[in-house]
Amino acid sequence: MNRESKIFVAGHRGLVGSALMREFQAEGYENLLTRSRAELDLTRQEAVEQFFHEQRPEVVILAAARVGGILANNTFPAEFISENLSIQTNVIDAAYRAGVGRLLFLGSSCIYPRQCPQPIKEEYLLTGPLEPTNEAYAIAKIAGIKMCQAYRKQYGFETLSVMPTNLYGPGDNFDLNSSHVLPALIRKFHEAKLQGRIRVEIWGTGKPRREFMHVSDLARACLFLLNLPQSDIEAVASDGILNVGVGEDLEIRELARLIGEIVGGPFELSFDTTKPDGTPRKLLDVSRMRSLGWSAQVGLRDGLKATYEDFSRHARAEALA
Ligand code: GFB
Repeated sequence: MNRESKIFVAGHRGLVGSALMREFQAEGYENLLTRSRAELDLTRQEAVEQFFHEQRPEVVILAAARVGGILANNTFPAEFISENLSIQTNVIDAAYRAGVGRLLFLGSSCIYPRQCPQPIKEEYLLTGPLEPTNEAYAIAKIAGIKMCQAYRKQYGFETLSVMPTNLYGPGDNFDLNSSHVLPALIRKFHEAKLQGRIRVEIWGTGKPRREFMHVSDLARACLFLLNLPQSDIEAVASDGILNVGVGEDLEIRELARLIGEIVGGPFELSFDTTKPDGTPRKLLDVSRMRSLGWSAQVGLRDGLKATYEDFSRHARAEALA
């Protein structure tokens, strides 16, 4: 890949896609190809085939997906499995047929078995049952990884599958019903402060552990990988799977306290145990990425502060509109 390469960022408006766009632009990549959902519906096979046939990108990053937090995953498993299977099947196959040089597929740490040894190594994939709250999404993502492996094995199509840990950052989804925990808690603490409330409700027991990575670190990791020869990557990842994380996790209640400190309390946590906890722990083993020479840079406190500033700017702008 070089700065003139024609790069299709599928899903460029999402949390990951927009971070990729910022990173590529900052690094001087000028030939970025994007399509909004209105312009190209990636669940439509014919439209996707025609797009690839006409545009012939050299590199594809597949960051388009139906995503959401624990409640959305648990409530809408049909959409999570069907939309993700359609999007990735259409894009991977059309990219191969149009002669794309390289494709990077984005998965998620929830593809690994619920009761995995920790930290989770890439080779634990398909060694045990999945977490029920996000099984539909995980099965779709596992199918995407397997499709990338199959196209690499049978056709020699250069594919990579990147498994990020739980991500956060600017432009995240802050809707309380569909978001992940980190943006949800930013919003809950912010609103409690504005309304002069002390109590903030946390779903579940607060005891599950999660690893959080700023999305700009993921974007840098993707760029880093796309600039390495496939043979260097395969030397450490013969299955083409690379975990990307920070190597540390914390309990949800610790995360809540940290967000409370940043928003500025006093606050008191209450726990709604009618809501699911999900996986008890999912800390990624990031040795493969480290051995290639990459590690995350943004610390959680700094990343949270920046995300909270971004959220409050938008909240203020919306209030004025
Ligand atoms: O981030 P989250 O929705 O998803 O929830 P997962 C993480 C933990 O935070 C769970 C708790 O134990 C939640 O019960 N939690 C506490 C909350 N308060 C809240 C809240 O207000 N909102 C939310 N959303 N959670 C998702 C998967 O799992 O992770 C996806 O469903 C994907 O498939 C994503 O893999 C990265 O980490 O449990």
